Amino acid sequence: MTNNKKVLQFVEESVALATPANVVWIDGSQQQIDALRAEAVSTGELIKLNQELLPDCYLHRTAVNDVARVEARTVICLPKEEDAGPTNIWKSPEEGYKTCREIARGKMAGKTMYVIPYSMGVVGSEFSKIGIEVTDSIYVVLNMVIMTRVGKMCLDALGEDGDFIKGFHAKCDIDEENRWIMHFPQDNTIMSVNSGYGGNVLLGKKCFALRIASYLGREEGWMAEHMLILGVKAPDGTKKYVAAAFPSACGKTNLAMLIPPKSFRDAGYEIECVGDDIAWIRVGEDGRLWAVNPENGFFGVAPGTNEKSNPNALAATRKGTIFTNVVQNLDNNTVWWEGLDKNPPENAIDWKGNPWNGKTSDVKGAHPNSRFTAPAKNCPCVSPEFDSKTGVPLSAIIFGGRRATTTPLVYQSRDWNHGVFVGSIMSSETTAAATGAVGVLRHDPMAMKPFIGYHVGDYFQHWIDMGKKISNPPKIFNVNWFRQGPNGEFLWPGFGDNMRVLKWILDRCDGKVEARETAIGYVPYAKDIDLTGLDYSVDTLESILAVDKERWAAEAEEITGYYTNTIKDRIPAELWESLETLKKNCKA
Ligand code: GTP
Ligand code: SPV
Ligand code: MN
Repeated sequence: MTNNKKVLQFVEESVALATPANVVWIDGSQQQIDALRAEAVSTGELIKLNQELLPDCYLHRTAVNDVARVEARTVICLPKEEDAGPTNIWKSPEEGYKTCREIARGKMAGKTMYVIPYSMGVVGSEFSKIGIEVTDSIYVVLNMVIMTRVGKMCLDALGEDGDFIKGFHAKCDIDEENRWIMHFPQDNTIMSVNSGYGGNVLLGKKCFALRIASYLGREEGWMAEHMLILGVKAPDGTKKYVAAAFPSACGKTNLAMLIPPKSFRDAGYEIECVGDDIAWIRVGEDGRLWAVNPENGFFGVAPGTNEKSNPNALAATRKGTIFTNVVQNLDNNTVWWEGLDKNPPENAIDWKGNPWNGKTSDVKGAHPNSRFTAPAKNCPCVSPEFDSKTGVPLSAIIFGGRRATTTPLVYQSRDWNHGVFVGSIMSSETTAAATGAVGVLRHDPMAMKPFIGYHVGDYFQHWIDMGKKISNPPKIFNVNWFRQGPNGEFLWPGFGDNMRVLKWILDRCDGKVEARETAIGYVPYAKDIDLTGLDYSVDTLESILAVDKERWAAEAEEITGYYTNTIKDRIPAELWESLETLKKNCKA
């Protein structure tokens, strides 16, 4: 399929290492996809769902020990440990290669190795980059076909000499103790062994489009971020775009596809989804930031997705979708998950493959990190700019986390550098998207803690440096949909009603609305959050817009500890200045 010597060499080396019985090149044709689906169904790797209700949809169950990203086994391999920084696990490239190769050696014996040529971004766009993933998993192939642009055109784009990101994946024994997701940023190489799940194995996603790409972006002067991208169409037909970084399972997919409340729809507001997880961002000739979504599908959290919370995501999953670790309803061979509706199936199989009765069982039927892999084109509100080669210009960047207390519903930074500070101090409660305890507050700067391919301090510096190159920077905000009351209830309705906050953000960008200057930045006056049609108390709104100086003084101390003891060095002076200002403001 190609004359590219580097591609051929990479495939040869992978064959020599894993010794598969045969090699299949993925050309992206429907015929080949259909054959692979049929083969996966015949071996039980995929379950074919009800083709009348869910055409071209399949279910996959992973091993029970393999249900999420494994941050403790995700490694940045650079020559010097200090260059990986305090947020990453480090190994030297020599040790990283040695470890992965020893584990993978001979592990495809008797199996087929698939070679997936794929593009992150539209083929032919200056933003785009090509990857080659070799894998022994049909599930990975079929997911990559949805999540990226796969096929011969990617090899054609490489030509005889083009460079690409190398991804080697082998399921091996799905052994947790020998599971490794290793990155070699200097070699544009990723090696993943002993997993068959999501972000560990769909190497175009977090491994390439964030960890490797963030490293490349720093060298080349652009940014790879864990951000959704959405367009807001205003009643007068004008469109503005925003990108938002929230940690895993903190609401990116939901915000990216939101349906505005009725009063906003009636007025003519619409949301258009450009991306739900990753943004590649460059400075345009006009001095603005321009963003593309390098992916081609959504790998979305299933639980909580329903007709009310996110009808667009649900609609996107009604055809051509692979479901992972959800409930199989045996009565009609469809799928179910917690929070889909109030009618769990009685005759069902849970995510572990055991019989399950949703009416009587006291265990969850779907894994909390169960997912759907759906083509972006299925989404009813997909943006007409989805395939744009230049991307969309950003009016605002929004950071946000899951914080029961302290952080208000929304605030605006004073300027770019202060906005970088706001991103750098993000903390969020952990979720089921990664293995480990859920609900533990941790620092997650720019929602990138698990995804920065180098030293976090250098990453902050890169943000500061980018600011110097943007004559017309987006305004930077922070949101928190997750404030809780005394009984653990969410104090803000969230989901579609987040449009009310987006509207304030865009009005701020347009200079249309005043704001209250506080210790942390600009906060809305409650009267300026449009509550039309919502039965919601202004007192509650006031309470989640309040900035409690005592709490923020304590937060500032905690951040000082994080900067001083965790990150330790390489923190830009601009961020220390913002921290000092915060402390001073809290005392004033
Ligand atoms: P990743 O795909 O892991 O990066 O996650 P994500 O950031 O796209 O999160 P997603 O939109 O899938 O939401 C994760 C969980 O948060 C789901 O259970 C949602 O129901 C819930 N959620 C999303 N938005 C809101 C909101 O505005 N309020 C509340 N209370 N929950 C929300
Ligand atoms: C995340 O964890 O942020 C995800 C899912 O988007 S995964 O692809 O597994 O990383
Ligand atoms: Mn994500």
